[in-house]
Amino acid sequence: MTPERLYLSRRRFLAAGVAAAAGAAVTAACRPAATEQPGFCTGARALADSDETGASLTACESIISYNNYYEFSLDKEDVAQQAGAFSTSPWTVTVGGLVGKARTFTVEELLAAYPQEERIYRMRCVEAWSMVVPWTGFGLASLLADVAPLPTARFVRFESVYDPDRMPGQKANVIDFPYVEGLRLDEARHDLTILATGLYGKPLPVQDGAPIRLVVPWKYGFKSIKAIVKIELVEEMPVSTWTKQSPGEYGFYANVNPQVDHPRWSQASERRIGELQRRPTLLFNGYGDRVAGLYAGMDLGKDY
Ligand SMILES: Nc1nc2c(c(=O)[nH]1)N[C@H]1C(S)=C(S)[C@@H](COP(=O)(O)O)O[C@H]1N2
Ligand SMILES: [Mo]
Repeated sequence: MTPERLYLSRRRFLAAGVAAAAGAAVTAACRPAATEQPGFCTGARALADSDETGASLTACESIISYNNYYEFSLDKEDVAQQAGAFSTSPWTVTVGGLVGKARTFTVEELLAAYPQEERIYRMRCVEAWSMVVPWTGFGLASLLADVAPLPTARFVRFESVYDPDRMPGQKANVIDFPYVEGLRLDEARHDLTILATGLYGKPLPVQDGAPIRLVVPWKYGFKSIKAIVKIELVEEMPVSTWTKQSPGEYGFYANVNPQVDHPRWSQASERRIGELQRRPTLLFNGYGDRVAGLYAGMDLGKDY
């Protein structure tokens, strides 16, 4: 992603530093760092150990220590540490815009109103790495139904928390904050689209988007916005953070597609965290039988 240059130079700097200090350092720098949340993965449990295709779950330790979350750090292996002290309570989510019943929910109200279920999803980052994650959450469709979208509503706009005093990355001026994302209303209502509140059977760690984040498994990971405070039904297509940052590289749809390369790298294959061999990337991240119909008649190369 655009700050990649910054990220890479930081990585090179880190790798050089450790390599100078110790011989084994290069492998250490390439492996997810030890978690800043000791104990999270102890007793963390999913209901199954693989996804519906038989692919193994990514280790809990990796999911909580290798993160993209620019509000905290550009360095994936530093996010957990930067996020360690961030308190996510109290927290409210305001749902409004073109709806008949606008409402502000506390997280406790959301948890009480919507039964939580486990969903094991593949997560494919636009940077060509991937994981298999056992989320806990609920369908966004149920929440949307309860606020009664008006006929004029065509898109859903999501906004993350803006709190530069507590989020060091928001002071860095690398990308515009708050982080914003959007979905077409039919995508938002799709059964696969969830709001996640947990991971491996426990409440979501801060670095993974606590207390509540979106998960849209057939799209690149950047669509799955973390730490949501606002959900708005709107008429116009929202401009997402990454589209605003670099429109030629990141479109609104961001459907996983091995045939549509990023201008700076191939999207044909991916590095599954914890595996040695690269895997071929699947159209719609392997969820095509469920979601391809949403894009009938569209040119996926153009509407990226
Ligand atoms: N608010 C916010 N949401 C975000 C991001 C971010 O930087 N800020 N990064 C995105 C990207 S690029 C990815 S790949 C996923 C990573 O989720 P994970 O760290 O839980 O694996 O979160 C997405 N959601
Ligand atoms: Mo990503």
